[in-house]
Amino acid sequence: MSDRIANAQLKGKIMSAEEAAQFVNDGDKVGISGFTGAGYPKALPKAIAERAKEEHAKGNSYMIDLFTGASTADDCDGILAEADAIRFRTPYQSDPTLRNKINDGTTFYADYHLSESGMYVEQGFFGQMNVAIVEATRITDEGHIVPSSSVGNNVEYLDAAEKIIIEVNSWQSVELEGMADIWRMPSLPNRVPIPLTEAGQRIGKTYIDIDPNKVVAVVETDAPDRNAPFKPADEISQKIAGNFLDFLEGEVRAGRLTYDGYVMQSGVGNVPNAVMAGLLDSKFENIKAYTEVIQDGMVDLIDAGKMTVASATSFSLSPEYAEKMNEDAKRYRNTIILRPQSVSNHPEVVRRLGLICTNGLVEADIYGNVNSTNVTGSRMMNGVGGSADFTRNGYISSFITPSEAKGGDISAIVPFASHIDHTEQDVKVIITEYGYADLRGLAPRQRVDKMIALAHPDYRPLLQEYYDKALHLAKEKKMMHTPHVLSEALSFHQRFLETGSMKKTSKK
Ligand code: 0RQ
Repeated sequence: MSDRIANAQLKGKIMSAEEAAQFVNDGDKVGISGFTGAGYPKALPKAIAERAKEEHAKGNSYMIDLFTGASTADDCDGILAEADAIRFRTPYQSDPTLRNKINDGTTFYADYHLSESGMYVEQGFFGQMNVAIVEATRITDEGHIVPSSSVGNNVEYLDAAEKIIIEVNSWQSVELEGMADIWRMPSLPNRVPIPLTEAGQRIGKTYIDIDPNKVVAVVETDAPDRNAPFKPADEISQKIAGNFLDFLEGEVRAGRLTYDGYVMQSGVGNVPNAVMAGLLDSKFENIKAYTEVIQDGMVDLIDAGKMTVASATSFSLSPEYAEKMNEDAKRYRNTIILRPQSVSNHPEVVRRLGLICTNGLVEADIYGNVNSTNVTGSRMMNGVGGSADFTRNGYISSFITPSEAKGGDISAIVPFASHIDHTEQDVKVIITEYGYADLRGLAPRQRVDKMIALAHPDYRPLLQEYYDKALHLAKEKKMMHTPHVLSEALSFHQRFLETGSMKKTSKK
């Protein structure tokens, strides 16, 4: 292990996680590495959680404000939330325990675009950052950090924090060195264009240069990233994948896409993973990804020779695929590039590269507005993540979703979205197991039939009934642009809260 810490000064800072946790104080703003369960610190979260429990038992306050790249895992977000150690959290999460603490009011959560979250820190929007805790696969002679399986907001946190704690994780392959491409964006007002005109270009360094004098502790770990396995593609996700491919084929027929010209962004989740599986058997070749996470399906595409470039900021792999990546990192680093999330998700590059973007949703309304985050307008699911970075700036932005959730009690297509993350201007195509609605070039009322056709047959008459009533009312009042019955716009959600189902026949 000690050969992973080449710098003598930092070797002298090796200590236990419990000792290092003493540098993290009540009220501190702590920026950590980690993105979709990859590259997060493995030892300090547990030690901080223990400290919180001890302080709480003594009647003392002990809570931190926690900043990450994106989601982490149960042995990071989960245990800290369980210990009531998180006062404020940003910019993205998906841990069930933390989600409960956000929704029961224990933890404040600020749901921000991932591309911007680093800039917020750099510009001091959150105040002074106190501690950065970053996982490395190696520390160089000069004392610089070679990131592990994610890059995220590491650069911004390491630059902004007063103190740095490095976790050197021997589970992470040393062959990951060379995968990261750290391009430092000059701070405002000295920004310059990001010199990327293709997804596969390397423009930076393989390590993050830091001020070694800020390092207060180095902790050695050997625990694996904790990514959850993907659910095997079921019949519905296979149908959605098929409809997504039909949409891509339509673009080829229209002359807007070639079989070797697909540059993708893909969200995380079971359905996006099923879409990747669908692409394996498609006519598309030389697929390039300019996205934020690399999931199992992309690794399969790389192995099959179908994907030639994958640019992201992190992995989001099942345990089996994470082991595979570790064993074969030297080969994969020819194809995979991990960038800071301020670059992987940057609107400037996304717009330039002409991405076809595909993300999941919670619900969409009959006019094409999309809610990705707040169930029934209030209960946080995960967060907007990078979905809006890509959706607003992509060339064609699509959303894929099953038509129903929770055994049919929730319709993904509703009269009015109870929260809107992606507006009608940004949403181009929506896909369910019933087909795809191409909303491009259509005025709001022209979209409604297509959106209702995407809904589950059980919900189509209810949506039609709502729209007919809205049309009737709107004609009278001259409100025909986006007709609504305001008193009933959230009736599906109200019914769900009252009866447990959006359907009219209640279960209770
Ligand atoms: O929960 O498994 O407990 O039943 O949401 O839903 O259908 O498996 O779909 O995995 O693609 O996730 C929007 C959450 C979809 C995700 C969301 C419940 C559903 C299930 C998962 P159960 P599915 P997916 C890049 C881009 C925002 C961030 C983003 C997301 C669970 O895509 O978080 O796009 N997106 N980032 O039952 C109540 C509804 C629901 C619902 C689904 N209307 N009401 N529950 N669910 N719709 C990644 C990053 O930025 C890091």
